[in-house]
Amino acid sequence: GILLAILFLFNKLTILRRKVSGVNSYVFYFVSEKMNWTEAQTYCRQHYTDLVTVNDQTYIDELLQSLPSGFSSMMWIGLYRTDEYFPWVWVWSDGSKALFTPWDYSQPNNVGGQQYCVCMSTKGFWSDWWCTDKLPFLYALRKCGSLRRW
Ligand SMILES: [Ca+2]
Repeated sequence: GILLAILFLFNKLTILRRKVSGVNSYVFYFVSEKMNWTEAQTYCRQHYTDLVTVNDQTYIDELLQSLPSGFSSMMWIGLYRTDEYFPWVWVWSDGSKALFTPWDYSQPNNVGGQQYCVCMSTKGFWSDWWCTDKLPFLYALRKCGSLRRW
C-alpha cells in the first residue's frame, strides 16, 4: 500500500515538473471580438487573468502558434505607458516593467502624440498604437494553475 502511494506521488511530481517547465507552459486564449485596449483588459480580468505579458521570444513563438490560421490582424498585448514625455517607460498590465520589447521597424513613434498602448503583429513585432482603436487580443493562463486541483 505504502509503496503504491509513493509510486503514485512520484508520478504526480513528474507530471507536475513537466507542466511547469519550458515551453508550452501556457494556454493562450485568443479573443477575435475587437475591443479597445481598456475594454480588452477588463474582459481578460473578468476571465481570471490579464492581457498577455510577454517576456521572451519563446513565449512569442508559442503565442503566435496558437493563433487561428490565416489570421493577419494586429492584436493587443498588455503593454502601455502613462508618461507623456521621454523617456517613456513601458509597463505591463500587471504593473511590471517591460525589459524585452521587440519593436517593429520605426516603432515606437507615438503618432500624433497619442499612442499609449502596444499591439503586436503576426510576425511578433510590436508597435505603439491608439488605445481607443479596436483590435482582437490575447490572454494566457498558466497550465500549472491546475496544480491547485491536487
Ligand atoms: Ca506607432
